[in-house]
Amino acid sequence: MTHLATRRGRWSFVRGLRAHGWRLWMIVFATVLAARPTWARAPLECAPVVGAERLWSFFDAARTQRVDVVGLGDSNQAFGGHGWDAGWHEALSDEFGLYATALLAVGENFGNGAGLGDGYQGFSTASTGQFAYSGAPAALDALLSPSVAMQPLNYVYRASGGAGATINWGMTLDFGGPINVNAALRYHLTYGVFDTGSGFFQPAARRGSPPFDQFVAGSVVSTFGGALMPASLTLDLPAGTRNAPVVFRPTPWGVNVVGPFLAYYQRVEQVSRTSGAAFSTLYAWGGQSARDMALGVLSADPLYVALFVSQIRNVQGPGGKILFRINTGLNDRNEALISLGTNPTLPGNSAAAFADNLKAVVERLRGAWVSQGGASEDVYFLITVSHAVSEPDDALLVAYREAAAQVALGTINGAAVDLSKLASADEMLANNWYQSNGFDRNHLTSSGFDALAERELAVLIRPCLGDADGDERVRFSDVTKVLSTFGGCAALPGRGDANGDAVVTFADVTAVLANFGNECD
Ligand SMILES: [Ca+2]
Ligand SMILES: [Ca+2]
Repeated sequence: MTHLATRRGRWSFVRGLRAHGWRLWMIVFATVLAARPTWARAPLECAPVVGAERLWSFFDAARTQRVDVVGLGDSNQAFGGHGWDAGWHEALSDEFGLYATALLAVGENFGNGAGLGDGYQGFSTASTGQFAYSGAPAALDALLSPSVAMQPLNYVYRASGGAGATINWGMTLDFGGPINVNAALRYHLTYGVFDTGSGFFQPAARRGSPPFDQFVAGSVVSTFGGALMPASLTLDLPAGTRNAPVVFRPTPWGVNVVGPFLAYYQRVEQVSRTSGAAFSTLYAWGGQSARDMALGVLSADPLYVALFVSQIRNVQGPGGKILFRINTGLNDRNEALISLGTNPTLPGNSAAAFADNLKAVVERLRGAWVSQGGASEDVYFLITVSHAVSEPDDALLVAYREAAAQVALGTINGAAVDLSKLASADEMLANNWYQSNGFDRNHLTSSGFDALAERELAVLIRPCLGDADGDERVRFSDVTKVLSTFGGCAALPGRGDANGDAVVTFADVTAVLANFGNECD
């Protein structure tokens, strides 16, 4: 799918007319007569997205350069090891290709893993007891502190002495995943530098299946640097026929890490991909509201989110763009506390409080991007209130969706998607997109997350003007499609809308004719 309309020339319109001319004009005439009562339909009642056109430059850029989407959400962000995190991975991979893995916190969920990533994963070490997940010197702890309300991000830490040769953390790229294991790969590790001690480690890569041979080992890295601060390194793995999982670790197999040692983030970049997207999760905490999310980003040391953003920027390169996707709502219905933005509001579960919390999150994230040298026009925001849970939907969720739309409209580069218009509760139920055969409507199945993420992306990218049936071409079949769906809602591409306003009206006939013969690619 996709979307820059390219004009193939007027000849095709002329030929189209020659081939179908009388039929086209008959249809136009008939449509005009049939359409009259629905001309006045307000377009926004069907539209699943507000401000989509503000994100077009972001998604257009993914076709020519590297861009990053960063998700913040509740339990649905990484639910069951999939969640929005996996759904968005898949949607972005299908549409643009992935240029890198997520920026993964090394000690994810206190060493227990959180299931972030799709087709690759970090693995942590809680079971071995070789590392701690808190207790680092304050200046280092502040950069990814487990004591602030941000989850599931954690560091791994070792105060002093050697962690054994059976160190069990690093990350694995699956063979057949979205990152090509045979391509030239670059491992990025963000670690801590200490003002004392004589710690060291040596990053390495090996095959993730028998015979587990080592592909490459980097230089030994000292963790002493005279001051407490973060640093980052890279390890290059040249292209080669591996056809097996690839594992990156802090040491070669059988070699110790010696503390003091601390690791924040890891990531693998596919070096030859100069365009495409990547998806990382910054916040994924079950049972939490927009207020909790705001408390997390506001209470964290300013350097906390800044380090995350700087490590994203390091890999995407200069001129990069970032889109923060915020998904919340279900738990806001039970929020009792006053909102944390510039307009503190009670009750905490009101739409006004919800909006105030969203604004606080947005402004803090924008500040972090700009503080790390990002251009303010290159940071984008997408607010999606939680999916539909009933039909008609929960009144508070409906109110939050309206609030989210207003916040998005008041935010530079802001857009809001209404997930209930992309899939009703009835459709979700029929498609088995709720957990537990619909008994748990607060969480989705893996296919539910995948399907909704794909639909969400489809309504955010630049539409193929004139294409009513979704085949990326503007042909006679589009006139037929407009006619057969006339007067209805068409929230998704390919369902009759040819001009991107989510309703099928006479304007769509005009759009088909005006773009006749075009193809999008
Ligand atoms: Ca078409
Ligand atoms: Ca339309």
